[in-house]
Amino acid sequence: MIFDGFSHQVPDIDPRETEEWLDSFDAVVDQRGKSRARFLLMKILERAQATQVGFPATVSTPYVNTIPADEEPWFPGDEDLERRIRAYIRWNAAVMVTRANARYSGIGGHLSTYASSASLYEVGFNHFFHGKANGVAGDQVYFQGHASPGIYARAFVEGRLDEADLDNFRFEIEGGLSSYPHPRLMPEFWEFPTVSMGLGPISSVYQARFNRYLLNRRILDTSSSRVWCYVGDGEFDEPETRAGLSLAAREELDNLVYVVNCNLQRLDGPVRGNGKVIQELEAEFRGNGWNVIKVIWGSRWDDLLARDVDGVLVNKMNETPDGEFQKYATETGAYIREHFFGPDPRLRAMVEHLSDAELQSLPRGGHDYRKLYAAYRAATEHTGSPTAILAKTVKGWTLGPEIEARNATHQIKKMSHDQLRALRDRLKLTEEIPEAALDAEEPPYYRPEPGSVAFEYMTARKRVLGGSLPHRVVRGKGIEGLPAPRPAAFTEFTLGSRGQEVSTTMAFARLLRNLLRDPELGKYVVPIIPDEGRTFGLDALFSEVKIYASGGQRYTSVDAGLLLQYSESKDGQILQEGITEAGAMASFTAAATSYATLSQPMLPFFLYYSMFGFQRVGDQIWQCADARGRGFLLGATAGRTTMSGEGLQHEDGQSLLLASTVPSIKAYDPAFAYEMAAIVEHGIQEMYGPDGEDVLYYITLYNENYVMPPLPEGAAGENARQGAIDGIYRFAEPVVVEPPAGGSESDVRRATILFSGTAWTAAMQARTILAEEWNVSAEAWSVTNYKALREDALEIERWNRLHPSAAPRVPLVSRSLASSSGPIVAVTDFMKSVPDQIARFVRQPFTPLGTDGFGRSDTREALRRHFEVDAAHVVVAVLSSLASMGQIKQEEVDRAIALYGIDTESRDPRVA
Ligand SMILES: Cc1ncc(C[n+]2csc(CCOP(=O)(O)OP(=O)(O)O)c2C)c(N)n1
Ligand SMILES: [Mg+2]
Repeated sequence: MIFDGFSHQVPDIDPRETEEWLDSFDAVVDQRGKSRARFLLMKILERAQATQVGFPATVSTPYVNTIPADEEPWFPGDEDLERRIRAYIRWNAAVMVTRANARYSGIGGHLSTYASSASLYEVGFNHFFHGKANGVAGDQVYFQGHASPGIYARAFVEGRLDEADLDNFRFEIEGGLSSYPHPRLMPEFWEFPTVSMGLGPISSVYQARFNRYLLNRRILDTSSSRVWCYVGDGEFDEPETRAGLSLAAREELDNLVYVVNCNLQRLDGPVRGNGKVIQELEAEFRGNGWNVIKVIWGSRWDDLLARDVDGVLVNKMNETPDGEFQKYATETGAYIREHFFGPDPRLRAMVEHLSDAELQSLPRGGHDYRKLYAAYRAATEHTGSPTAILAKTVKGWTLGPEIEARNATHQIKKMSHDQLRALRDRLKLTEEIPEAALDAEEPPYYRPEPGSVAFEYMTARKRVLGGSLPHRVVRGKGIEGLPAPRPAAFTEFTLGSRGQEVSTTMAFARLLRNLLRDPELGKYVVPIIPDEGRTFGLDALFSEVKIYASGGQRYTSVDAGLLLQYSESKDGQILQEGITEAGAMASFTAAATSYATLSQPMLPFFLYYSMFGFQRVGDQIWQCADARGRGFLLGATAGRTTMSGEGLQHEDGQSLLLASTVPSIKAYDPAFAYEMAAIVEHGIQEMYGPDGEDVLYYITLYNENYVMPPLPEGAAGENARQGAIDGIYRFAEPVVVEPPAGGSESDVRRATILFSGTAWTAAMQARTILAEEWNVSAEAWSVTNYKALREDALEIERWNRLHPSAAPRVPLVSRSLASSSGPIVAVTDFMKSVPDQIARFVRQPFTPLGTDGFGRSDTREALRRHFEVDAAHVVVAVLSSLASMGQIKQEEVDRAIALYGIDTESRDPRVA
């Protein structure tokens, strides 16, 4: 039942009237047929909508254009000139990919995607995309990544790129045009990395939402910026593509337009050969509350639809699966007449007046410029919800019968001379590209000269729209526009926790609160949390700076009146994203790139369950790094043994390792509040200070409470602060141990223990035990950043290799540990590979103790014993190392193992 029995559950106040309506309906079905009945129902529903009779929206409409021909607006441009400009761009895009692949076969590039979407982009470029002239933010356009040849070709035709640029497409080592949109590689051109399918769409939703956030918080007037997201129909199978749709509608993001290039194909073949992707997407969008505009048929179908008195044409359109439509795109007019129109005599009669050639060239809506203009116009005029334009196209359109709509079309990277000649003819470029030029070994590019009608037209359009896109600008370096934090926000952490037991997570929550209260910087801080604010002690902020809710709080909160009430507000500052790390990460990216994309620096802190960060949204973090994001990722409840309950899917021992794979991330694992504070203070300066580095900070935060030590006074304190930032410093001197009877100072056995994060307790206990029970003098170092130490060492190693006759340089980690004595044992709540990053760069024997293996739920004590990272294991590791160096007897290690009750036959936790 369509209405799930709803009509049976409400009383029928006038059964006779009901019966009359139903009887008339039956009569229509009997006498006029189902098509007519359907038509009348639709008319009634339309009328219900127009008269605001509340009724649930249907999720599908017939397989025809949403905007009827007679409602298309007047087209304000010069259609012929725009067609010519489009032809130039199409031509150059094809030539560029072909030339690159002639130069180096296999360099890649795509012809067919842009060929299918040229009109989708051009209508935007000529009439809708707003640039960044006069200091405004303009529109944010997410281009389909593998449509980039067309975007470069337009920049070339506009005169922003030259032939040499196009010839270096994909030769990035020489600084050539990047394969796809990569701000890392082309920081003055691309803004949004999109080519990992799905990430562009989700980013675009949260970008549109972030624009509203800035507007509602009165930080930046983004009211004239629109977000355009171009997305492939195949790309819709990525969960991220769909992930933001409901939020977009809930937030009423009418500043967001999706343009879905429905060429019915993906890489291997049809997207929905047996189904209809446009209908499926329509239902998805409408079900989510979007405004949907289908652009399925080109203008030459209008006349046929007008003749469709029996509804047979619409029926046929509704019934034909996409696989068939793809086939028709490759077939002759005769075939189409036979198979599409042929089976029904009424349909066959409808096209009798058309020749085979005319039948074959009945275009799809996505190649019909006026239809697209109408859709874009309607999308920009629509209010109250986001719009999806579903445009039906042919993959490889205009590239000729060997390429168009073929299953292999996506992968074709070259065109032969003959194919190029056919393309030229099809694009009507015979004048611009003479026969002789075609015969040359390399096909020529073409662009209109400045002063020519086409060039001047484009220039005029750009002037009206405020400049060219894509265009990335960083206005003013670094911190301009973002006030420096007051030092007072950080100072309390240098005092330690004064006897109170606290965690680094609690310390961070306090620091975040201090930053939010900073009279100048405060409002630019963007706290982002998925549904874990309480876990991390951030609930106090709910009432203080409030949760952003575009419509305000329209209910009385259950905890209203309490100090820590759940408060939502239109100008709330916290982005509480709910249970979506992907959504939260997309928000983070919008905030972290706002200094460039909106010329409004913001300072985002995204706090999440560390296990659900790199592991879950790692590709988005990579994307954010590509986009030159600047901000702080905070992996709370870090450590495989520190969060004692929860178990295998929660306990994180790898995020630091995963973080080490991202070049622009600084990955920190602080043990103490003062370390954490120093790192954050430094990070803000690094990102938004005069140098404006495009870096992200990842900081682990733990939930184990202990008394936070104060930063030492004087030089030692400065050393510790700087060491925390650089990655390593000596936290505790060697314990004074009496030499053995009759021996001298040099007979004292020594060792060095490195710790990070909560492993500091095991390290410090071991240091004491080693002195008291084993006569070993151990010193302890805090290593806050193995990644940084490794990168510094690798850089110096490289420098030394390339400068053989210069005096060799020494890496920081080698220098730091040069004077420490005895073997090194490094203990961490993360995998052993984390400390192993420096093993090669220290001269002492090196043993990492870490938490390799699946996590599990138990007490901290049991877990640390299981993973062999407790004090006893540190002691045994030190003794064992000393034994292999010949400094103690093997029996002493045996004795220690027995004394601490270590089960030597237990299974390695890595495989247990
Ligand atoms: C996450 C991810 N998986 C796979 C790919 C490889 N890939 C690039 S384009 C493409 C097909 C895209 O099809 P569609 O979205 O329909 O775009 P079209 O080219 O048809 O417009 C695939 C599979 C990718 N870029 N990202
Ligand atoms: Mg496709």
